[in-house]
Amino acid sequence: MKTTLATFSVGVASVALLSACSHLGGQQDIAQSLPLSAAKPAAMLGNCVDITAKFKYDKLRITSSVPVAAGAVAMGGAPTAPKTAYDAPAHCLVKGVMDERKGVDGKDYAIGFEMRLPTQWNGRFYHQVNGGLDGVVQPALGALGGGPLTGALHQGFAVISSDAGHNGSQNPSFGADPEARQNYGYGAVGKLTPMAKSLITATYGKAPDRSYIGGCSNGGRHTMVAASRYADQYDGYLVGAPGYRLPQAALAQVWGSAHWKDLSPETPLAASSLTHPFAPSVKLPDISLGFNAQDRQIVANAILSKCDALDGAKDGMVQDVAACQKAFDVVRDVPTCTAGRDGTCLSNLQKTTVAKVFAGGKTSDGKPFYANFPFDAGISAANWAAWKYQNSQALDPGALSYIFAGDVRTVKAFDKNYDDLNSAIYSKPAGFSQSSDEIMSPVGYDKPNYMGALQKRGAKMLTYHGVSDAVFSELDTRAWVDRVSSNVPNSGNVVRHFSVPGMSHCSAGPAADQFDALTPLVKWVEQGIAPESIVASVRGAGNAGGVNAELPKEWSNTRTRPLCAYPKVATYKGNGSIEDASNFSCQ
Ligand SMILES: [Ca+2]
Repeated sequence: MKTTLATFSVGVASVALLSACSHLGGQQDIAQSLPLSAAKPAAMLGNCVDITAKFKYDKLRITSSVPVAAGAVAMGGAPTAPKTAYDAPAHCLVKGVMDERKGVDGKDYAIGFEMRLPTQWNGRFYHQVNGGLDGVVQPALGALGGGPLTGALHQGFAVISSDAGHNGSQNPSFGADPEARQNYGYGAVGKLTPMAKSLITATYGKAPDRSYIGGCSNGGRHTMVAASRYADQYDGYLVGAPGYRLPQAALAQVWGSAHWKDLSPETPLAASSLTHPFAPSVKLPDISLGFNAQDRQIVANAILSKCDALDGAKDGMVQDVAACQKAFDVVRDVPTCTAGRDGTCLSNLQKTTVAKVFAGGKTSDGKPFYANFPFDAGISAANWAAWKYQNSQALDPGALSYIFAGDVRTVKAFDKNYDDLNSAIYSKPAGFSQSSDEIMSPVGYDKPNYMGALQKRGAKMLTYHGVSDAVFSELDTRAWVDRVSSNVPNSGNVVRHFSVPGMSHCSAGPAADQFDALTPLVKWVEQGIAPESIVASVRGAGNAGGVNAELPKEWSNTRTRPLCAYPKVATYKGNGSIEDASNFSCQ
C-alpha cells in the first residue's frame, strides 16, 4: 500500500485549531453561546509501520510504530479474555523521544512518549497527563480518572502519554536539572502538543478538529497549568483532583505527619512495615497508630450522624459538603474517652490533632500555606491513610527536597516549623530562572483571568474531585472555581466542578466513583450542552472495572448517584429507591 504520510519540516506547529472561532469576531457574548464545531471522524491513511521512517519533526526520534489489534489491550494495559467493553479498538502504537540531551547533573534526559492512533479515528486528540512525579510513559489509553469505565482511546481519540521529561517513577533526583524540572511542571506538555498534532495530521490527512487534555492528581495539575499556559491549544480540559498547588500540598503533608507523630507511640523500627523508597534500609516510624482505622471509623460515624441526612437521604453519603462543614465539629461531636480507647471514643489530644490537621498547614505565625480539608465519610478509607501516613513520609519529603524546595536540601522529618521550606517554594535557587511555585502551578492561580481566554474561544474545563481526598483538598478546588467565578463573568460557561462525596484520591473509598466525565465535556464543547449532572456508579460485585472493596455492605452493588455541578447538591426527591440516581436531583 502506498503511504500518504507526509514529511514535515522542522519545528512547525502545523495546525490551525481555532478555525471554528474565526466567525465569532471576538464578541464574547456570542462566543459564550455558540459551541465549537463538532469533530468529524476519519480513517488512518497509509500503514502504521511507515511512521517510524517517514514522520519527521524537530528534535524527535520515533523508536517504533506497530499495529495493535482490537482487544489486545484494555484499561490498565492488560490483555483481556474474554472480550469486554474495556477493550481498546485497533490502533497504531507509536513510541519515541523528544529533546534528547545531557542535563546539568550529567545525566541523560529526554521526553519519552507513546501515542496510540486508532484505525477509525473520531477526529479528536486527547493528551493524557499522568500522576505522581511522572517519570514513566503510562499506556496512552486515555485514562479518565475515577474507577475505570472507559478511556479516550476506546472512544476513538488519538491519545498521547509521556514521562514528562525524565525517567524513573518516584525518583525526584531530576529536580537538580532546571529543564527537567520545567518539563515536569509544564514544558513537556508544551513541547509534545504541536508534535502530536503534526503526527495526527500525517496519519489521517488532517489536523485534529478538537483537542482535549486531561488527567488526575498531578495530571489534574498538568491540565490546569495547560489551561493557563496553552489556552489556545486545547478545546476541553478534564481536571481530576488537581494538585494545582503541589509544592504547598506536599509541605502540608510533611507538616501533618509531625502532628500525627504526636499521637503515635514510638514504634520500634524493626517492627515498622514502612521502608523509605530511596534508602530501602531506612525504616520509618508507623505514625498511623495514633489515629488508626478504628478511630477513623468513629469519626466517619460521627460525621454521618451530623451530615448524612442533610441531603434528604440517610444513605451513607454526605452530598451536601458545604452544609456538613458547618454542622460538624470533630472536637464537639466525637465522644471523648474517659478511660482507654474502647472503639467508641477518641482522646482529647486525638480530636484536637485531627482538627488541627484538617484546618490546614500553617506557618509558625499561623498563616495558612495550604487549604483546609473537608470532613467527609471517606476518612475511613485505606487510601486516606496511605496519603496521610505513608506518602507523607516516603514520597513528599523527597519531592520537597529535590523538586519543590528550590535548592536541594534535607527535609527534617517531624519538624512542625517549616517556614524556611515554605519560603523556598517561592524562591529562585542558583541556576534556576523560576521558583517551584511558578514551575508547578497555573500562572496567576490566585486570580485566574486566563479562564476568560478559554471562555472567549468557547473552550471548556470540567473538574472533579473526591471529597475524601487526603492529599489535595477538594475545598482548594472549590476555592479555585470560586476565584474564577469572581474574576470571569458567567464563569459557568467555562468551568464546572463536580464533587464526588466519599471518594479518595482519584478513585476508591465509600463512593460512587465510576463515571465518564469526558463524554459530557465533549458535548459541552462541541454541542454547547453544559453538564448539569454526571451519573456515577459504585463498583460492586461483578463490576468489570474492578470491585471497590470499601463499599458499605448495606449499599446496593449497582447504586448510582448524580454528581452535581457545584454548588448544587444531589438531593433525595423524597420517594423511590435511594440506590437509584433518578430519585435524586441537583438542588
Ligand atoms: Ca446522605
